[in-house]
Amino acid sequence: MDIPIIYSPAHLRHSPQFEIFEGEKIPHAEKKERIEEIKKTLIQKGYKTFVSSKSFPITHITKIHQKSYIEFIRQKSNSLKDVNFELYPSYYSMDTYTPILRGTFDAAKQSVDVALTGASLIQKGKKIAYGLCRPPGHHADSNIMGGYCYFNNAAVAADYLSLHGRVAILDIDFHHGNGTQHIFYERSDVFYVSLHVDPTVKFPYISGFSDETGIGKGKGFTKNFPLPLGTAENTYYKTLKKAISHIKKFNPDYLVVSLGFDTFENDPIGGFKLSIPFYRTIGKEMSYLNTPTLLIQEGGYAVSSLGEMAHFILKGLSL
Ligand code: OKP
Ligand code: ZN
Repeated sequence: MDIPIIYSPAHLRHSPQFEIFEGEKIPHAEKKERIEEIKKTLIQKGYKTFVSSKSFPITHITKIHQKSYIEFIRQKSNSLKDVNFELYPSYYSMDTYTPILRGTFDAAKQSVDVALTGASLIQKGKKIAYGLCRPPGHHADSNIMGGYCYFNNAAVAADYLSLHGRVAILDIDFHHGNGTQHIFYERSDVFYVSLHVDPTVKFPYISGFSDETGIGKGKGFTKNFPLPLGTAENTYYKTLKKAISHIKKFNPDYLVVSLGFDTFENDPIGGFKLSIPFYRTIGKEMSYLNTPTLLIQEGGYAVSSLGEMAHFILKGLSL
């Protein structure tokens, strides 16, 4: 119950109403209520240690993202007068799901601050910290936004921790973290391991296949476990155990978890069949690594169930 849960209210000002899917405007899945729901439920469950994010220098972000890309998001965001206007950028973008609004830069910057605040707590000796990051980050590459992501929160936090030890990133969002994978693809000090849906059938389509294992010095330090649409708990469990055994062999000093709840059976955009209590099992498997663990919120769109899943993950992890 004394697990620090890091939060910033800045995310509320990034609230896209629509995404463009095959030319049609549809309601945006990445709603601000997601994080508010998690926070509310964890308070109800008795968690007490809520921490406001601290502001970190932008230099932490420039180590991961191109300066011109960061400036592009800042200038586009700040140039918008109407808070409801949604700009679909034609540069630095991979899709039509990731608009820039007036509040986007501040929200995305503070989402990284949430992650870094968690990273600094872990680095100072906390065993577990949970960053309620929003917008999410794992699709964001050095100079590309997409999949509702602008800055790669997990990547910036992992890079920060890598100055103090070996870092493993376990990405259990339903979607492949193409941005995180690419950012660390040639590095051997940060091991990226991901379980996700087969990219031939779901976003981001371009990466997440099992033959992607890193290049150069990074060869062998990326590992992908694509799973078929409809994957249920037994298969997921076996695959998770395999993924975690690879992390154990890597022997990290820090574990960063890209935590998506879109693997839930009732997620509106997912397609796996995990029940709410199964998240306790996931948390427990992660706890066997016995490594300081930073949870970074990624996706998960079944808004009213997100708090329960968060609670079960924390329960499993701290048992
Ligand atoms: C972000 B994260 C459905 C098509 C849009 C984009 C998925 C982005 C997921 N309307 N798909 O990894 O949860
Ligand atoms: Zn996802």
